[in-house]
Amino acid sequence: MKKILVANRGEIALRVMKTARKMGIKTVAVYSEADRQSPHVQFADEAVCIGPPPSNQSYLVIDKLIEAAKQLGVDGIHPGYGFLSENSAFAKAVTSNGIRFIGPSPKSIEIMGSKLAAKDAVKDYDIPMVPGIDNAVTDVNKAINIAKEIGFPILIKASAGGGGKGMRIVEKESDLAEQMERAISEATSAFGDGSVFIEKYITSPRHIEIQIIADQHGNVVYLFERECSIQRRHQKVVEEAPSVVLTPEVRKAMGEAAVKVAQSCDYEGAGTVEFLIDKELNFYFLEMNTRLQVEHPVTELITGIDLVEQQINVARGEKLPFTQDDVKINGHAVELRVYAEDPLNNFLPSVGTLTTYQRPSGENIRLDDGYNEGMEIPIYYDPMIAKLITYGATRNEAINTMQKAIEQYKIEGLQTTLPFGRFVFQHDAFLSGDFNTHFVKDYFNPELLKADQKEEQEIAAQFALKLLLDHQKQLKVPQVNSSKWRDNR
Ligand code: MV4
Repeated sequence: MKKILVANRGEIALRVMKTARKMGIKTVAVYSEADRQSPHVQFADEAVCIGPPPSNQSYLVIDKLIEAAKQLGVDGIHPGYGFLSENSAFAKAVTSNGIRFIGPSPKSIEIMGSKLAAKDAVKDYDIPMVPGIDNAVTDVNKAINIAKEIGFPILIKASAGGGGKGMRIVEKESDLAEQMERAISEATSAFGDGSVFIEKYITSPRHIEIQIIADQHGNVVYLFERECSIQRRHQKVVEEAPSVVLTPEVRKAMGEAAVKVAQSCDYEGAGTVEFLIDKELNFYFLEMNTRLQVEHPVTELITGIDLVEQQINVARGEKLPFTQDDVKINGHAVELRVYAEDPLNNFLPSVGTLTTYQRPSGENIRLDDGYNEGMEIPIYYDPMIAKLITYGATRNEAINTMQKAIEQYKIEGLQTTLPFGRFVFQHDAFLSGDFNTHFVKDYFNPELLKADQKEEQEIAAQFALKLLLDHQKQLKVPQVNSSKWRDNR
C-alpha cells in the first residue's frame, strides 16, 4: 500500500494520516466546503473537495469518495469511525474498484450490524448472553409470555438499533403492549427495520468493551478492555483502560469470549466487542462494533500498539506481529472527550469560534484534535473538538496528569465539556472506581459546575484584590523612601 485515502474528517482523519506517514504511505484527504481550512486537509499530501457541508452531500456519498480515490490512484481507503465506517455497501464498492478497504469484510459488517444476526452467528460459540430471545417478536401476547418467563424488568431492543434508539425498558406486564408498539415504530422510522427483540434488563451494569485485532491468516488477539460506563444519552464522555473491577480471570474470560465473537463472523481488522458486566462480574455479550473506535487511544497507551498501523498491516495481508502471550497491560490511561457542548445547559451543542485554543502538553499527555485557534466548529458534524488522553504507571498518576492537563487546556469562544471532565476526574465515585452506566444521572447536576465556577471566580477576585493591594504597597514604598531621602537631604 503506497497511498491511502481517509474517508473522514477532523481528529480521526489526522490521526490515521499520522500513522500512514510514519509508515511511508502517502495520504489523501477528502473535505467538504466547510472543512477547507481543516488540519487534516493541510496535513495530507493531497486533498480533494467532495462537496457541500452537509454530510449527505459529501462525507456520506460513496460515489464521490470512490471517484476521488480512483482519480488520485490510491490503493487503500481508511473509513475512520462514524460516516461510512460500518456501511457494508461502501466496503463492497471500495473492494470492487480494486482498492483495499482498511476494515473488515462487508459480510462481517452486515452480520454485526444486526443484533439478531449477531446473536445467531455467535450461538454455537458458548458466549455468555443476556437472558432473552434471539428472534424478532411482533405478537404482543407472545412478548408477554416471553417477558414473564424472563422476569421483569425487561428491555425491548431494535435489531438494527444503535445508540439506544428503539430501546424501551418495561417494568410490568400492563406496560408491555404500549412500549412494544413504540419501540417498533421508533425502529421503523429510524432504521427502516421494525424488528425488535426482548432481553432481561440488567439494571445497573458497567459497560466494558474488548478491543480485538484479527489478521487474514486466522490469528485473533484481544488487546484487553476499556471501561466506558461514564456516558450521557448513550454518548461516552470518559473512558479508561484497564477497568478497575476486572480480575485477571474475568479479563481472560472476556478476552477469549471476544475472540470467539470475532471468529464467529471470520472477522478481519480491528474491532470491539461490547459487554455489560453486573456487580457479581457476570458479563454478557451485547454487540460488536466493526470499526476503529473513538476511544482506541487508551488501549494504544496501555499496550504500546498503534492500532491504525496494525489495521493497515492486516489490510495488506500481513500476519499479526504479536501473539496473545506477547501483549501485556502496562500502566493506566484515561480519556476525556472534549465536545463543543454546554454542560450547564443540558449538553446542548455550543456553536461558535475557537477564539482561544491553547493545548495542554507534557509527558504522558496525548491530545488527538482536529482544530486550530480561530476555527469555527461546523454545525454539520459531530461536535467533538478533541480527545484528551493521559497515561500513568498507576490509575492515580493518569488521573492526576488528567487534572493538570484539563487546567492547562484553554478553550474560549464556546462552551465545552472540559468543566464536566474536571467534575468527573475529582468525583469520589470515579476516583474509587465504584460507578456504573448511571454515573451522570446519579451524580451530575449543573449546579455543581456553577458552584465550581463561582468558587473559581471568587478565587480570581481575591487574587486580583491581592495584586491590587500589593501594587499599592509597592507604590507606597518609594514614596516613603523618597520622603526619607528628601528628609535626609
Ligand atoms: C442493555 C442494558 C441493560 N440490559 N441491555 C444501551 C445501548 C446499547 N448498546 C445497549 N445498551 C444497553 N443494553 C440489557 N439487556 C443497558 C444498556 C444501557 C447502556 C449500555 C452501555 C452503556 C450505556 C448504557 C446506558 C443505558 C443503557
